[in-house]
Amino acid sequence: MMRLFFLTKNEGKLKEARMTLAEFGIEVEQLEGNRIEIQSDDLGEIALYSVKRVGTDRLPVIVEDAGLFIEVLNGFPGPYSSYVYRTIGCKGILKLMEGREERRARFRSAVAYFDGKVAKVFLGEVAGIIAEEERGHEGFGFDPIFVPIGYNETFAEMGLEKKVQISHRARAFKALGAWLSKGKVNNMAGRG
Ligand code: ITT
Repeated sequence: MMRLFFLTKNEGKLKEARMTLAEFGIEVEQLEGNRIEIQSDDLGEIALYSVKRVGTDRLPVIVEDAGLFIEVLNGFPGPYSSYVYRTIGCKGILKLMEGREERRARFRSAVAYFDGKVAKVFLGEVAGIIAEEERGHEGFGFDPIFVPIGYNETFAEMGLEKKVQISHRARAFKALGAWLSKGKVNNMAGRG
C-alpha cells in the first residue's frame, strides 16, 4: 500500500483526503506544522511553491491550497479564505452578501505532490451558491453557507460521505490518485 504525507493543520482537509485516496488504496499520514505560503491569485502556484519547501524526508509529501471564490465579490476571499474565515467567518460573508441576488460561488482546490524529484499539481473545483443563512454542523470552514449546484443542502448539512462525492478537494485528490495509480501500472509494465 502506498503512503503519502499530508502537511496540514486542517483536520477537515485530512479526513476528506483520506476518504478520497482510500479508493485508490493510498494511505494518508498527517504531518503537522505550517507551510510556507506565497501571495498569489493562483492556488496552484501557492501549493506548488509550498510543497517544494516542506523540508521533510517523509516523502512523497502533499499540501493543499483551497479557497472560496464569490462571483459578485470578484473572487474574494479566494486565496485569503483561511484568513477571512478566522476574522469575519461565515457571518461576515453573509453580511457582505446581504440583499444580493447574484450568489454564485465556487470552491477551488490545488493539491501539490512532491516526491523529492517530481513536483506536480492537481486542481479541482465545484460550483454552487452562497446560502441566505448558515445551515448544518458538519464539515469545516465555509461549509454551512455553500450549496453546491443541483442540491438544496449546504455542505455542512450533507455531511462528509456526500460531500466527497462532489467537492473541489475530492476532485483534486481523485486526479492525484488516478495519476499515482497509472504510474504504478506503468512501472510494473516497465519491469515486465
Ligand atoms: P493548511 O494550510 O494547514 O492545510 P488551511 O485551512 O489554512 O490549512 P488553506 O490556506 O487552503 O488551508 O485555507 C483554505 C480555507 O478555505 C479554509 O481554512 C476554509 O476556511 C476554506 N475552505 C477550503 N475548502 C473548504 C471546504 O471544503 N469547506 C469549507 N471551507 C473550505
